[in-house]
Amino acid sequence: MADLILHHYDEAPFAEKIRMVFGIKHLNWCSVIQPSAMPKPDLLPLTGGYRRTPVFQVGADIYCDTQLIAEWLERQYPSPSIFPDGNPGLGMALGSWANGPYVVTSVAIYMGAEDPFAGTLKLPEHFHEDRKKMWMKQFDTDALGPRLAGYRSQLDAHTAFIVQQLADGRAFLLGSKPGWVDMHAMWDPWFLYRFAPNEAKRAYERFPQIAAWLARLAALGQGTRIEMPPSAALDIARDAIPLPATGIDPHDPIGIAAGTLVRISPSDYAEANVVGRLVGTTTSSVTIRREDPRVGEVAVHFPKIGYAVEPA
Ligand SMILES: N[C@@H](CCC(=O)N[C@@H](CS)C(=O)NCC(=O)O)C(=O)O
Repeated sequence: MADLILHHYDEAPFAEKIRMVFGIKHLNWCSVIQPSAMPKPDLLPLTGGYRRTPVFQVGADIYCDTQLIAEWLERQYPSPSIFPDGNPGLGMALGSWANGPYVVTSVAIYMGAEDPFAGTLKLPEHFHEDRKKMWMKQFDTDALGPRLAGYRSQLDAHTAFIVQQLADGRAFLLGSKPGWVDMHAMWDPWFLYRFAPNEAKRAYERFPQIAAWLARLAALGQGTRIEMPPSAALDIARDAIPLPATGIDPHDPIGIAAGTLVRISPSDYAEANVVGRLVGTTTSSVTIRREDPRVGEVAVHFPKIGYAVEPA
């Protein structure tokens, strides 16, 4: 099996989801640290413009979005499963809650908080400006102040789901074993404890079971991490050949023929124009091939949910 390469930075909670999956599955992986804000000159040659974190790479195949990465890892390394209760459909569907209303709530609180850099994180000076532009579609950062109370009470309603699950003393949300559902739900507390500790205190201090559950997740470890310079990952992509094209799934109503030049973009935030030839779809994913002067031909894979595909 070729190297598993994760493009990420340590402060990224979406990347933490995948690092935890590496831990559950005891995997060896290569860590390529990318900037936490634009520009990202060593990432975009691989993705064609998709700037979010994490991005997963195996040779010349590039996988965008945690939902797709988790699906890939589960297929390649089924045991231990990230769906320990045998409900993969529910575990994946919950991603639409996590990546949508749940995550947005704590991000809005962070962006609107008076001292958004209250944590001890190393973030570039322009981080806040970068995120302001990126989240523009979801909320107006400058107008968040008066709405913070509303977001805080929304967050508490989400937190109540976690508290309910842990109420009988179980170790993880689905029982004795950790899984993708825990990764979805840990996002907001993990993020707020680091990025806005006072907000985390307000939201979680009265629920000690949340900190205890996060500690259990942290204790799972993150597999074996080996640092790799970005240039080495780019060289690996350049020297590899993408997986064979699968063609359009026969049941796919997408209505775009294989070989068509298409544009793919996240439909929630951080819009991008990733352009390439459509070479395959499955029920859950779409794949394009594109050329880049640094890495040659690469295949870029996206999940269908949350991404718009249209002829370029
Ligand atoms: N739906 C995406 C969301 C990824 C995402 O928003 N990640 C954040 C970091 S945790 C991000 O990309 N921030 C901007 C950046 O890293 O450039 C996923 O599940 O991978």
